[in-house]
Amino acid sequence: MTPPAPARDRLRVAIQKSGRLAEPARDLLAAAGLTWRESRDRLFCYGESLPVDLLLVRDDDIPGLITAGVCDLGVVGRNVMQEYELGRESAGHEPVLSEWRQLGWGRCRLDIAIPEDQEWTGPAQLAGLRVATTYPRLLERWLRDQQVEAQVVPLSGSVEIAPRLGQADVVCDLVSTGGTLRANQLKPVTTLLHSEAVIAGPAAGLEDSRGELAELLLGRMDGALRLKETRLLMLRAPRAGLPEVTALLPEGGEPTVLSVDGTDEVSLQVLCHSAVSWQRLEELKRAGASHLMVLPVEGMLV
Ligand code: PRT
Ligand code: ZN
Repeated sequence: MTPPAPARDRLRVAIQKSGRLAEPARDLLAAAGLTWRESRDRLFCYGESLPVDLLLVRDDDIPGLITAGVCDLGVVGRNVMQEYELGRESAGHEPVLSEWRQLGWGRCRLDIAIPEDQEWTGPAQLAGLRVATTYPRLLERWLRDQQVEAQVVPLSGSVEIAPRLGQADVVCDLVSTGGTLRANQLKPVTTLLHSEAVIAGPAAGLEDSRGELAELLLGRMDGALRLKETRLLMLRAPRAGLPEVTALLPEGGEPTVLSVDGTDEVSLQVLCHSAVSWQRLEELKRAGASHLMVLPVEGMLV
């Protein structure tokens, strides 16, 4: 049993100290209006604008820190969180963490990859082979689900060179562009997990004022994430062609339509909830629109 965490009136959020998720996590917290002062050892940041402090750690430590109550929330890859939870499960413990938010970045896949010159016929082909991975529990679960008996070779890093070093026959590793696998004459053949950065927190929620602080922070983060994807589309169109142009507008808010003095044209503004493709702009142009412009939105209060 984990001892109950002592009451705290400041929220503590763990983020990666350095690595792929470090900068986007800081950017997200900054976009939520958090400012902080770093300690000399750069491991602790004191929140100035809100009673929210940051702990800068290795990503692998984040789930354990939340479980122990040292931190309340953490920004971590789903892969790391699930590997941790499977470890607890195999030790007979109940799950403690849940994904409070999916952040949509830090995306990658946990894939099985085999030598490029081999053919893939399906998971059964792995029977009796050695599979190198830094995610032994996720791999073991998948092998169990596939009813395949293979030997899991846990490694702490550089998984992709294991076949060349004779440590394993195939690998199970994170892939984003696939460049690392190609450089090692390996090819991805099947996916065990689709991962992205998530806000991990206690499945049971947070008590005392930290619960309210977390709600405030996550509400602001939601706003910041939405804003990041929001664009303002501006264009002109002949008044007569308005229905045709309006029908082609990307999903978003209600357009604002203004008359352009001295012409039979209107100027149209609309908020879009995702990027506006070139193809869409070309379709709008063909429908009679002109002066098309797509602008990022810095802030919004409606
Ligand atoms: O020091 P610390 O332990 O905190 O950092 P770390 O080295 O363990 O983690 P880091 O910074 O490499 O990754 C943090 C998280 O980013 C991971 O847990 C994933 O959730 C996510 N992520 C997204 C990735 C990748 N993409 C990724 N491509 N993590 C690792 N990789 C590695 C992969 O292991 C392989 O070596 O990148 C290589 C493959 O990349 P491609 O683009 O060549 O396919
Ligand atoms: Zn790590």
